[in-house]
Amino acid sequence: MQNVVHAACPHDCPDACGVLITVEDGRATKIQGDPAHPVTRGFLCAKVAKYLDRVYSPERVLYPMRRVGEKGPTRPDEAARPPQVFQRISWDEALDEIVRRFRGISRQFGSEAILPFSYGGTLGALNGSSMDRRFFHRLGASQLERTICSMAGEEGLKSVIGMKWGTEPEQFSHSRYIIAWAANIHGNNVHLWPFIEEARRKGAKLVVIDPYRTRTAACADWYLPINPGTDAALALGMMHVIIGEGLYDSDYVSRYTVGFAQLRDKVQEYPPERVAQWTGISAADTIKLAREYATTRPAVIRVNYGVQRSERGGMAMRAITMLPCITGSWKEVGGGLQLSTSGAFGLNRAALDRPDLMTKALGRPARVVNMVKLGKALNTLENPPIKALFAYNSNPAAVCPNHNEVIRGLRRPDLFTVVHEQFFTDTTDYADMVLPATTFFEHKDLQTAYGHYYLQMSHPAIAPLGECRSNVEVFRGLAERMEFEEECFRESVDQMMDAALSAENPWLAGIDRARLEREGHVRLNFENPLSRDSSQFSVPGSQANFFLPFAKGEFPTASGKAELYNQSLKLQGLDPVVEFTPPNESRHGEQAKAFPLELLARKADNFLNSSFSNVPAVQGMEEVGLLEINQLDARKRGIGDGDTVRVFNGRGDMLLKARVDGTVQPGVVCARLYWAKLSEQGRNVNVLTSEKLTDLGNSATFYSVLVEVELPKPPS
Ligand SMILES: Nc1nc2c(c(=O)[nH]1)N[C@H]1C(S)=C(S)[C@@H](COP(=O)(O)OP(=O)(O)OC[C@H]3O[C@@H](n4cnc5c(=O)[nH]c(N)nc54)[C@H](O)[C@@H]3O)O[C@H]1N2
Ligand SMILES: Nc1nc2c(c(=O)[nH]1)N[C@H]1C(S)=C(S)[C@@H](COP(=O)(O)OP(=O)(O)OC[C@H]3O[C@@H](n4cnc5c(=O)[nH]c(N)nc54)[C@H](O)[C@@H]3O)O[C@H]1N2
Ligand code: SF4
Ligand SMILES: [Mo]
Repeated sequence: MQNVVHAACPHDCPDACGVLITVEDGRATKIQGDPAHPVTRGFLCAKVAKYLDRVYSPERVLYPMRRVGEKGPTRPDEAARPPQVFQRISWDEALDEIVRRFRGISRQFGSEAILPFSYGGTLGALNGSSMDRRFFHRLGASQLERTICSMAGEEGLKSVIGMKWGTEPEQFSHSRYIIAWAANIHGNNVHLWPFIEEARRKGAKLVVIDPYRTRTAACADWYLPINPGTDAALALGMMHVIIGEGLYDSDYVSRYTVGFAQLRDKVQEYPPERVAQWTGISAADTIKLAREYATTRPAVIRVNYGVQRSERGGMAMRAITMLPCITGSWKEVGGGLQLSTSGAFGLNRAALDRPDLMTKALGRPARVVNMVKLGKALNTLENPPIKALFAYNSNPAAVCPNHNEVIRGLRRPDLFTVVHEQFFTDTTDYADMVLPATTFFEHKDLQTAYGHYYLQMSHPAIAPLGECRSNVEVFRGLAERMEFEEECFRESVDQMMDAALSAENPWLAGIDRARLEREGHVRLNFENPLSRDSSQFSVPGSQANFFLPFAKGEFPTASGKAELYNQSLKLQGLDPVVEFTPPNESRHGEQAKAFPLELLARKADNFLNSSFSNVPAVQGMEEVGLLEINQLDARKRGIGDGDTVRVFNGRGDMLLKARVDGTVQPGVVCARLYWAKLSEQGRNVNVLTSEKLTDLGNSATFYSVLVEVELPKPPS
């Protein structure tokens, strides 16, 4: 028997593709993009196109396992072959042991000695966050501050426009001027590309601002390699020109913004000549960019999270967000800006996560531990120390900064570590117990997106492999054994979806589970007359309805306007307007004397953070172990293309292969993320990154890292 099942890709990617899975006699035999999805339009990225290899990999975790060997690194497929490292146990044994250990730890140290650790393994609305949160809230475990990815950008964006809303991807085909600002579109957001190509066929210009010559930069009309961490300076320089030359939309500014006078004063300090010293972009180019951006209509900015992984990433995002607010390009179809669209979905998160259960356990909110500082937390936290770590939806031993510190913590013999996973990752190398997790082929979920406005139903295509269980079912099982009596622990997946959709969000009106099950994907209901009346706009001669969130202002901020002056920033001790200071860990800082090169510890185009880096079919598409370096910097150090080099700073070192091919400017080097155990040394680029947090949002600073590079000394 053959049937085709509608699913949605839940990986941490803005595109949230509509997926069709063909199933024959209970086995998935084909995966393809759903051609009916209006944004992702029937194609998948190269890595998910190979997903059958991932689902049916012989290296999947299929049964609960208890450690029998020492904690420590294994070769990539070693742990998958019991009983060398792990011994198979039953689910009953596994859950009983976890509950026994959690109870013991809670009694001795208090429940906050238990730390959940999760991030973007699946962004499914339920399996990403629901039963797990209920469980840990009710348990009184420490709360994890989940800011490793996007919070600096989110805070910077919201400090101006109030919500994570942005230009629909469909509108990019109507743009005449497109800036990809720290946006690796071919690598990380490939479904936007056809819309950009459509616009270019009609004459649009594509500008890329990125210190790394991505594939997107290589095919841009104009590529501006910017020095890392200097975007706020560029945006301020652009505003200096736009305001100074009267190219802003004075009507839009006066109706819908606050603080323009203060901004006008502020940008005086950033003439293009001064800005050029930081950005490496000439004054003439800054002027040209500002003029073209302000006068070519409609103009849109696709800004992505690369801009906010630097020490002052929040301010950088704030500065960039001001641009469409002063040019008024929010008024136009194909104008505005997109960082994220996720704020529009507005599911009933409180019903899913039940933060109220924390009070039941502790009588107060539990303490908060920042995930970026996992290493520090494991090694130094007191009152209570962390005695148990439960990792799921994440591979912290690969993705967290300051890897050496993280590993030192994970090695602690007194730390009880449980990892719920699909594969034997870098993190399972330190697990006392590994639990088998389903993939999206094997469980049902509701899928939002952060790069478009379609909500989707993801149906399970096949039965769970082996004894795999979804996140929802694992935490349901644990809650039952803990004898948590609340009804919410017995809710079915369908009941949880209904609760999620029960939010008071006018854009969810008319969207219920039955409809999603029938239609697969549904666009948010921007037509609802109860929602903001200005949110609709029709182009003369076009049938399409477009979502223009700020065409008539109505910014969801404290003042109801775009906040070019923001009082709450002032209360945090930050510039309430906007400012630029170069990152400490950059060529302008003290440490540059010892470590003169700025490292971009980037993602790989064909992996997804550390995911997929273990799948052979995907490995073939991506060369690992490279250090990209400019010819000038290589020559200075006697390094040739293909040489093994040692990359180091005060936190760690690793051997990589030099690649001198013009992807980076002098002063900048680049290495990519993958499983640490794929390298001979068992290290990845995070041995070099730091736990330092951003100016806003307590985010990670993966792109503010200084290193030095040398030819390794011959053994003496
Ligand atoms: N193929 C693939 N797709 C992915 C991911 C992946 O690992 N691989 N990861 C997913 C995740 S978790 C996320 S959060 C999104 C993120 O996707 P993006 O937001 O696109 O994030 P990054 O890849 O971190 O950075 C984007 C670009 O910013 C550039 N950049 C770095 N520093 C600076 C700077 O200071 N200024 C400027 N202007 N540019 C800078 C980088 O070189 C990079 O090309 O992508 C998702 N999609
Ligand atoms: N150097 C450097 N480090 C980075 C970044 C960078 O650009 N450079 N990017 C950062 C960013 S933006 C992010 S978002 C983080 C991402 O950090 P993570 O969210 O940890 O990302 P992944 O490496 O994809 O690991 C996710 C893991 O979840 C597992 N998984 C998938 N689905 C499920 C499921 O349903 N249940 C369970 N239990 N497990 C599942 C996968 O097998 C995978 O091992 O990494 C950060 N780290
Ligand atoms: S990873 Fe992104 S581009 Fe690839 S299938 Fe999933 S949602 Fe689509
Ligand atoms: Mo991310």
